[in-house]
Amino acid sequence: TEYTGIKMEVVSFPEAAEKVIREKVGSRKVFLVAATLRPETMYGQTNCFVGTQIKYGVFAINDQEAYVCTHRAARNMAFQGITSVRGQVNQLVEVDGSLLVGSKIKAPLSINPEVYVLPMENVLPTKGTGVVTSVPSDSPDDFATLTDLRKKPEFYKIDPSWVQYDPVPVLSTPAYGEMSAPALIKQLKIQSQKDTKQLAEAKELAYKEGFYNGTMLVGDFKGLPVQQAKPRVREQMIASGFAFAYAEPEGLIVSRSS
Ligand code: ZZB
Repeated sequence: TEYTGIKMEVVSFPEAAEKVIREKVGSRKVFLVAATLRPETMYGQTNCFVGTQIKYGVFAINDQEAYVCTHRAARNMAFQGITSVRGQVNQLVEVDGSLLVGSKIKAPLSINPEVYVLPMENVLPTKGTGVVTSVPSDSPDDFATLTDLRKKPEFYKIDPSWVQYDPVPVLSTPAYGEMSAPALIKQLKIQSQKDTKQLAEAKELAYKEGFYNGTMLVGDFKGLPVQQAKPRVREQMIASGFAFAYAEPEGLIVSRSS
């Protein structure tokens, strides 16, 4: 699978994470790195998700930058020309996902330039980087999770201000209008992020309709079909240093949600 790695620079960590991480990274800038198949939706990022049970590492990519992701992803990156030394994985510190919740990060291209890191139950440690950027307008999983978090912030141990950003229309489709995810959540009667079977179906429908019939509503490629905008947004983000190509060897994917 050919993902786009989205670099979300950390603006601030919560105190407990700051203590563990800052002294280990030196002068490096720290980024959470999310793997996405939908670079054209990055305008609509409202937050980022991590798994609270997942162990992440902070990895030195070179002298200037450190990436937060799973060890597995860092290892893959080391063999794809992303790190300064081929094959070398340099973990500076390990951190529990729960400690990252509440971090403030920059979301490149997003209409909301700074967003928060939030907990999601269905993040797979075996896919992508283990960090998921959230586009609730076009990802049913993201919309369902954001809705859960807004309903019960105390239960999820989050500050209500971290879920303040509403879904933003990014592309329009004949079947689902300006926001596919909320439309599909309603249509398939999905109650929460726990409805994983229906969510997998909603994801498939949103992917297909967005890709084949979607038209961009925002950004430099406004008015273009999604099929044409997708590679262009990706190239633009890579050229400006906000993203990189990240591939995942198919055989090593242990589990997929779809
Ligand atoms: C932003 C985005 C916007 C995404 C969208 C989807 C959609 P797939 O097809 O199963 O490979 N993702 C990435 N890593 C993980 C993970 N470790 N655990 C759970 N989810 C993960 O799924 C790839 C997509 O799943 C990625 O693309 C990411 O969310 C999420 F509008 O990034 B996406 C209809 C989907 N729309």
